[in-house]
Amino acid sequence: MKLFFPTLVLSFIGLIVLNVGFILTNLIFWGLNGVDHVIKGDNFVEVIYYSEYLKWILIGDVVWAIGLFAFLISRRHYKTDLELHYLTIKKIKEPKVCVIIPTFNEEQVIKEVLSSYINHQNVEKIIVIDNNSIDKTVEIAKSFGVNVIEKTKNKGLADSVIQGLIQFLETSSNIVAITECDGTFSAEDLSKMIPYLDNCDMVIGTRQIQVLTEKGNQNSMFYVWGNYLLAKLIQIKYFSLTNMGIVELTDVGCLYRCIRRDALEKIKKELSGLDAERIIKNPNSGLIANFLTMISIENNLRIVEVPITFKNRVGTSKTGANKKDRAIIYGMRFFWYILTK
Ligand SMILES: Nc1nc2c(ncn2[C@@H]2O[C@H](COP(=O)(O)OP(=O)(O)OP(=O)(O)O)[C@@H](O)[C@H]2O)c(=O)[nH]1
Ligand SMILES: [Mg+2]
Repeated sequence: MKLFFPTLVLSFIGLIVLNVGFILTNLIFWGLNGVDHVIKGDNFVEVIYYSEYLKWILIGDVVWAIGLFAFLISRRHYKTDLELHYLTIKKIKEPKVCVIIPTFNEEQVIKEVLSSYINHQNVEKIIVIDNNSIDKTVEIAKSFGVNVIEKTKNKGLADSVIQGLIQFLETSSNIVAITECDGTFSAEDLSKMIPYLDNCDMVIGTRQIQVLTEKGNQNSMFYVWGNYLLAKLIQIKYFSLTNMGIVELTDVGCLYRCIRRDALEKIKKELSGLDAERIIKNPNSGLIANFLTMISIENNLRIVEVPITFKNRVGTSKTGANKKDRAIIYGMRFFWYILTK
C-alpha cells in the first residue's frame, strides 16, 4: 500500500509525457503530410483500433483513472477520527515561547534578529545553535545573553534544528518557535501564529501571499510554483475525501513555525529515528521543514498554515538556493522525499 501513492504520481507524470508527446508528434506529421497520414480508419472506434500507439496510451489512461478512483475511495474515512482530527480547544493561557535559531556565518544580521525576538512579549528563551561559524556570529549571540550551542563541526541545518528542539524540551517554555537567522522572517508574526495553537499543535507560516512579501525576495517565480506544487503533493499524499486532506498547505519550504510543547513530546522519538538520520545526511536541502510537517501529520498532530511576512535576505545564502540549478536539485529531493517517506 505504501507503493500505491508513489506509483500513482510517477505513472501520472509518465502518462502526461506520453499523451503530450503523442499529440505533438501527430500534429507534426499532420502538418507535414496531411491529416490522412495520422488517421487510419473511417470512424472514431476504427481510428483508435487501427492506430499503433493511441490504443495503448488510452488503455494506460483508463488504468490510471481506475487507480485514482481506487485511491479516492480508499480515503473515504481517512483521518476522520472524532477525537483526533476535529476541533479541540486547549487554550494556552500564558504563551511562553522558546525560539530556536540555527546560525551559520550570520554576523551581518544576527543582532537585528536577536533583538526582534528578545523584544517580543511572549518570548521567554532563545537558543542559538551555531554550525561552527568562522565570523562573529557566536560572539554577537553571546553578547545578548542568549543560550548558544556551539557545534564543533558543521553538520547542517537539519541537525541544528533537531538539536534545538531537543534542548527546548529541557526548558519550561510551552511553545517552541523555529526561525531563521537571515532577516527574512519577522518576530512580530509570532503574535499571528500563537493564537492558533489554542486549536492546533503546529502553526506553519506560508510565504505565498504576495502583499506580505517584500519585492525582490529570494522566492522567485520558480520557487513560488515549486513550493506550491510540492505542498499540494503532501496534501494529496494525506488526502481525505471528506475534507480534501487533513492539512491545507501552500508552501513546502517554510521553516518558520510554532509547535506546542505537548505536541512535540508526542513526536520526539521521531527526531532520532531513521527518517531524521536520512534528512540530516542532506544538510543543506531544507528538508527539515518538510520532515517536521510530514512526521506531524503521520502522528496525528493538527497543523494550520497561516500567512506570514517575508522580507529580503540579509547576508549571503547558505544553501545557494538562489541559483536555479541548485534549486532544481533541492526541488527533486523534496519531491522524492515526499513520495518515499
Ligand atoms: N544552509 C544552511 N543554513 C544553515 C546551516 N547552519 C545554520 N544555518 C542557518 O539556517 C538558516 C537557513 O539558511 P539559509 O541560508 O537562509 O537558507 P534558505 O532559507 O534555504 O535560503 P536563503 O535564505 O536564500 O539563504 C540561516 O539562518 C542559516 O544561518 C547550514 O549548515 N546550512
Ligand atoms: Mg533563509
